[in-house]
Amino acid sequence: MVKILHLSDIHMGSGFSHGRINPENGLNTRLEDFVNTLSRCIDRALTEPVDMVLFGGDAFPDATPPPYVQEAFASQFRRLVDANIPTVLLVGNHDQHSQGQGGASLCIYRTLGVPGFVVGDTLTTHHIQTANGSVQVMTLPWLTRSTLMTRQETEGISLAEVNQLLIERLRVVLEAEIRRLNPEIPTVLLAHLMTDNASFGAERFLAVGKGFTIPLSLLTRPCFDYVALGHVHRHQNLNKSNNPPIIYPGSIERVDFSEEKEDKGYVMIELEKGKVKWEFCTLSVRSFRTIEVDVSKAEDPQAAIIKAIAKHNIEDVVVRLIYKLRSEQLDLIDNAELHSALTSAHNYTIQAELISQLARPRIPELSACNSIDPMEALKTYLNNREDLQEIAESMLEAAQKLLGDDEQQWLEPVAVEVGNNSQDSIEQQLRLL
Ligand SMILES: [Mn+2]
Repeated sequence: MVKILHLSDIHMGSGFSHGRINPENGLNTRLEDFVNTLSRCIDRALTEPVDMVLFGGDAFPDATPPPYVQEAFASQFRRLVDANIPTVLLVGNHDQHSQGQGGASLCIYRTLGVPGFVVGDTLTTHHIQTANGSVQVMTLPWLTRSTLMTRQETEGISLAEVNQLLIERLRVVLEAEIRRLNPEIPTVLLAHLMTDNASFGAERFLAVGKGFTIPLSLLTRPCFDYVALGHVHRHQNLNKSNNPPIIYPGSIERVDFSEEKEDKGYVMIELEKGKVKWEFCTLSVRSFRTIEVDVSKAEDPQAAIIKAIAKHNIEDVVVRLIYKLRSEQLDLIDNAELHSALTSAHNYTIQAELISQLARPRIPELSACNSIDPMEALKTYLNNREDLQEIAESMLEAAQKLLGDDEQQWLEPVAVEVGNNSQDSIEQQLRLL
């Protein structure tokens, strides 16, 4: 039996706005949090000890982290080298520089020939000898259109057709790789991807557009004993039949408030050919708390806000206070008192939202639908706003352009247009994943 620790989405160096500077060493406390949490994963790997560690991708917020962040990451993984624990580092979307053209941050481990370390930046199978037998680890890094297709091939066809073509290409390549597997040896697929049925907290991502999603059926294959995923920050098993388990361990630390309510952790696996046991192990990480209160009807809005804060234990917690009030109540708010009520928090933000006295009724056509095409939504909205008629046309035009651009960027990874800064905006939108 081979024991494996599977973790993913470390994103070390992100979320600094939720921390503060530690006066002892000048470091952002959120970096310290991430390092401590990663070190607890490595502690577990060493104390078990496990026979192998699988990292599912997204080491840093981008491919060029500052050297001190790289060092913090490396000094934790170095402990696995010292303990002779084979480790596979998979390349996620955040690890690729300019969508792969500029290389991946993790490839340095291969260049340096770090003993026992394997970097998964291509679809290939690694035969890894562990202390308790060999394992086949097939790596599938984050794919972009340009990985599998040329620009000519995609010209003039729709986004949906491009995605379909990509899936077909991937199916063929994966099939060829699967045929080369030794059926006697336990096999893991380690992949950084979005599946078509994953659920994730960042709802706004859903609104951004259709990315390159992989049908779950492509992964649900008897040749794999365990499918180790990375990308989605919420832990989940996508295959309830568990045959094979298809697991996102999720991120190890909360990257932002969209992960406020999620458990964080890693997965421990016991692997044999045709038999696998897995367990999600939670990590105790720093709490995030949203305190939202509507004081627009309160006689004493200040007291109502203070009371809302007092309901929570905010000691060492990352807090965001959101209160809603009417504009004439503004003078009743004592900001200094709010700040002092929040000082025990690790870090906090205060956000006041004004409630309009002349709240417009909801547009029924819009509230009726859960999902609506953004252009249709905008048209409906504009039809209901006489005051905007004059600029309605140009607003629609601008919106069309924005949406078109967005699609274009998604379709045109920088592999084809090197140095295209617009990719950054996509990265911003996908920052979470
Ligand atoms: Mn990712």
